[in-house]
Amino acid sequence: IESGRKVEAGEVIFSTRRKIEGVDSRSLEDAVYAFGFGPLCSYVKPFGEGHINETYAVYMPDQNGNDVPLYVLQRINVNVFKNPDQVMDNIFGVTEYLRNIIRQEGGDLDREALSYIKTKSGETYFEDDNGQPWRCLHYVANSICHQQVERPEQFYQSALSFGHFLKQLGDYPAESLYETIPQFHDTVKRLRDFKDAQRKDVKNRARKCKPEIEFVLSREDDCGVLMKQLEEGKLPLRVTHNDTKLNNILFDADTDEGLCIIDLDTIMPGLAANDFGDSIRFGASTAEEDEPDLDKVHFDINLYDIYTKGYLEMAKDVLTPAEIASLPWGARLMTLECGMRFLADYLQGDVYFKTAYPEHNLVRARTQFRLVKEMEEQFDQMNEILKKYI
Ligand code: GN1
Ligand code: MG
Repeated sequence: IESGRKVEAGEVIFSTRRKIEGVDSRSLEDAVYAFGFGPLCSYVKPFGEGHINETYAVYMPDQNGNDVPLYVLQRINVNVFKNPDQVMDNIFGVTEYLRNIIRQEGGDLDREALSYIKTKSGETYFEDDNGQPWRCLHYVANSICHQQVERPEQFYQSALSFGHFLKQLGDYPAESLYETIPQFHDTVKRLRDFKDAQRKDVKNRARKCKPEIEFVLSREDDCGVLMKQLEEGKLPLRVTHNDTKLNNILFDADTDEGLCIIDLDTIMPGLAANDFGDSIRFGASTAEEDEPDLDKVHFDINLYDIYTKGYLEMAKDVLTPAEIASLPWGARLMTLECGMRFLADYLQGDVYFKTAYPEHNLVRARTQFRLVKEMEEQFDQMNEILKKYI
């Protein structure tokens, strides 16, 4: 963790019962105490697959003395989120708002929205001795997370969940939200940042990814398609999630129904097309985001069809005709933008996304560009499919 030996995923790294050799988990232990668990906690394990924050599950004994995960502790990445207090203000505001709706509708408060807890001293997060922020939320019991669509029904469920989320937050006061990452999905700005990274080429890696750089540069005009419509007032800003990957939803472990949207760090005013598009980028692929064998990576138009159906079933009434028409572009642009971000990070020496090996970001960029290319080839069909569900 902070120092000491590298910890394997799933391995216990902090335990109130035994000392773990070679692992310096002091900040984690301090966080466990700051949220009031102290000796109640049996142990803590790394948890989840996020690329940004450090996430741990906190285990405690149940009535039968079996250790079960009850809380999730997360160290917020301050390199990415410069103002953790603003991130947490957004999250507390949105989760309380969602919980009120669920309460009124008689839903399951423990499982349909996240619930964050404050520190013993009433703060929304704990700052450790190194100045790193930690936050804590309840673990959602009997839930699972999918890294890839295993059955099409799961993707349909995720479309319902994200469509529902957009609707639920339809009247949320957008002006009260902080912009936690400025211009997060401003694809034109992302392209500028990309070109900057390419020009500086601080790691001398540009020579290793010439075709990928060319792929981005030849799509300069595409980057502005949605931003232009926003500037011209043709597309409205809504409260959006901005990171709508399949693995940012919890599913019910028994029924596999969409249960709860997670990863709320980037809730900000944004375009509906981007939320729709990011789901397609991640979920309508036949392979994982970092599949090294490109022969396995394809855009699955049937999955696109299924997601479009579910999303519009939920959100059709609240979206304007121009917004609905913009959805296929959202898929293309979120995929291009994400690939651009991976490639820029590769060129900058992997300073943003967590990586497991030196070419990891390049491998990720390649899968995204493969998907973009196939979406471009099938763009007419994507638009035809959309029409079926209007
Ligand atoms: C990051 O944290 P995670 O893994 O849910 C990133 C998204 C990218 C995604 C790519 C704050 O999301 O924007 O689309 O990786 N989040 C941030 O997998 O940059
Ligand atoms: Mg996530």
